[in-house]
Amino acid sequence: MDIRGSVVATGCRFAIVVSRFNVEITSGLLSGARSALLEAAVNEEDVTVIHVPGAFEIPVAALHAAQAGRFDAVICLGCLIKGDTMHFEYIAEAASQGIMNVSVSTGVPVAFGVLTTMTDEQAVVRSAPGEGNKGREAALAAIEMATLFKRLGGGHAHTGGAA
Ligand code: INI
Repeated sequence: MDIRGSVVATGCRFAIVVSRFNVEITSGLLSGARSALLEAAVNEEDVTVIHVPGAFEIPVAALHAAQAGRFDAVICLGCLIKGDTMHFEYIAEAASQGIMNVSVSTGVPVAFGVLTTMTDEQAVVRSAPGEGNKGREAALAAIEMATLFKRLGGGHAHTGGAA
């Protein structure tokens, strides 16, 4: 038996955690994610957007959302652009590991839509409207995983852990 997710996610609830740092980029990621959710027939009232200062703050906000038991998936959006110091490396590592830890420790799908680019131009391309938008890509992964886990059963979302 094969079990797959769906491209239609009506009834699923999503949290989007988005950081303000490089907001001209993260707002493009947020638009891409929102559009993908609406295209998947997700109800607007089932999308909660949580704003945080920077990528470093994303994991703890994602943990709150995942532990709330109200969401079928969490979508994390942020933008790190490499500078002249080690700052980028530390925050990128913390954000990516932190986000993965939230997903594995809570069992809630958490999609990684945090850009880690070498240049401003790379970030602009990846946050522009269209297929290459990484917020959209993260939302599509969240839709697939949320609907997959609904089909698998034994859910956690909405119920705080009860099957
Ligand atoms: N946060 C980002 O999201 N992107 C960056 O490129 C960035 N840089 O370059 O510093 C950044 N820093 C802020 C960081 O995420 C925290 O908000 C801050 O350290 C406070 O905890």
